[in-house]
Amino acid sequence: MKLAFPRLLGTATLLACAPSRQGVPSPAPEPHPRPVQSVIPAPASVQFGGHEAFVLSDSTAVVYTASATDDVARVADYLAGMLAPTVLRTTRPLATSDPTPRGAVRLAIDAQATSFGDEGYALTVTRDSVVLTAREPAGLFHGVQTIRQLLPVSVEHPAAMQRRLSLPSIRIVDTPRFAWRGAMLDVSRHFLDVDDVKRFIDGMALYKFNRLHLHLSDDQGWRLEIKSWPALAALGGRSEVGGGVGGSYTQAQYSDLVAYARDRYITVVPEIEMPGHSNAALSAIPALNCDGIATAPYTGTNVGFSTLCASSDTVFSILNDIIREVAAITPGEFIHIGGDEVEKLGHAQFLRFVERAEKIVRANGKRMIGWGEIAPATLDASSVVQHWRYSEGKSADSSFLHAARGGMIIASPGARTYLDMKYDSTTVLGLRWAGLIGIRDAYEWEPSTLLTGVSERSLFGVEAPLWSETLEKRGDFEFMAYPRLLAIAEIGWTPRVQRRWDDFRMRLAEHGPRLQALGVNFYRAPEVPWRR
Ligand code: TNX
Repeated sequence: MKLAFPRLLGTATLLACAPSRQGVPSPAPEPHPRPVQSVIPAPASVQFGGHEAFVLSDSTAVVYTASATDDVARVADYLAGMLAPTVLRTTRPLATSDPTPRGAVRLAIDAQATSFGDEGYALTVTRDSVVLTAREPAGLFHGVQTIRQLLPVSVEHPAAMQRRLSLPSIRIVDTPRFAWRGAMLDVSRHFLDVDDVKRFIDGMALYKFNRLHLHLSDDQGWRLEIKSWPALAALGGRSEVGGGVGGSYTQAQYSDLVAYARDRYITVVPEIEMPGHSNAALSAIPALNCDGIATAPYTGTNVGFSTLCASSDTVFSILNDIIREVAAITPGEFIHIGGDEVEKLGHAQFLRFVERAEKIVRANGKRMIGWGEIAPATLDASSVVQHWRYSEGKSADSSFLHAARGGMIIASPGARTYLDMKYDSTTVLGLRWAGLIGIRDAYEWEPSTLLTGVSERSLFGVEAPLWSETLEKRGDFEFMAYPRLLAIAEIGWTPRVQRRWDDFRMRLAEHGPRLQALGVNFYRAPEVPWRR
């Protein structure tokens, strides 16, 4: 296909300019010019040809190539559902060799297009058609999110009357920088029910995240049914920070969440904390304690005071039961074992514990992830270390040890990615031990130069943890996550050279009405000129 686009833009820094006619003084520039496209995360390459090229209507057909898999049909259905009722909610298969019908939106797999990787895509919008191509269905799904963001905000209001859905003339070729683009929900300190977690997954999908890390156990609550040790959820799941009623997921509910996330190309990564942050388990199963006596439930916010008994083989056999069950209902490759802030074991004892935990995870067919503190243990290179202990100017964990043995690191520096830190000194919710984190702080940092000894090659990607000591309900979680989550999305996806705070800020402004349409309780950071 021949494309007649006026310019190739290596970056997404594309602000609309007031047209200047010769001889006529051009009007003063708008203080906040509207970007011609406001996709977040910014795509790797964009050629923009003009607004309102392709108008969707009830004669628009969503088609996909017939040789493609069921997954492609599913993404096509998802897209048709998103465009309904403006577009008829039906999809139609085509043969690979069939030309794209006029007025169609076409989804196609190109198995040869290796440059797309597992998640990249190309999108071409002209007056006549919309063509989205990827090597894998995940790429099509991410491309659909780009289409969604290129559409007016009314796409988020299917019941709106007389909405006009149109796309600009555009050519985007896009692939993510990092394979790991994660967010973490702490459902232990305060429990979120299945529907709330699904809403969070929906938001992650819109911004092309691909990992949901669920922090399922801590001192204050155990949140997943374990059939061989039912007391964990039955007793350990009954409270949360401040008392409350707590809650836990049955295995069926967890599987439903995993499937919901998978349909959005997001892998669930379950975390079972050990040996510290474990009081909920210690209160439910006496045998996990060295003295064989169950502890009292804990509903405060201190850390570091609990540990599973490290010298007991029974403990490891119970852990094996737990990991076996979690592995069986987790199709993803990874299980997170926590490992942070253990103050009640000697260092050597702690490291031996982590090494035994790794053996259990591996014996159950999974790769282990743990927080930064685990790096000095003798680990397999297939395990992953999640760096977190970072405050500006001093990095205090040993992730580099794991990078040196060829292992991968996930960057979650506290001072940049901790979504539970206050935005500024007036923020009511949140903590501040890692600092105040404004939108610019969350956006303007570079993972590949963050840690000495951890270069791009050793970086799996980035993840933003949302700890919930101070967050009680969905609206609280959202207020802390949005919009900083979008900054982390862009760090995970967009090529480094294309990230510019000024450009991001302007694009972010356009997401206000969209987040509002979606009912997301986001923080209207004063440094962003939000659109109404
Ligand atoms: C540190 S980050 C913790 C969590 C807390 C969080 C609060 C990490 C591995 N441990 O247990 O919830 O700070 O910001």
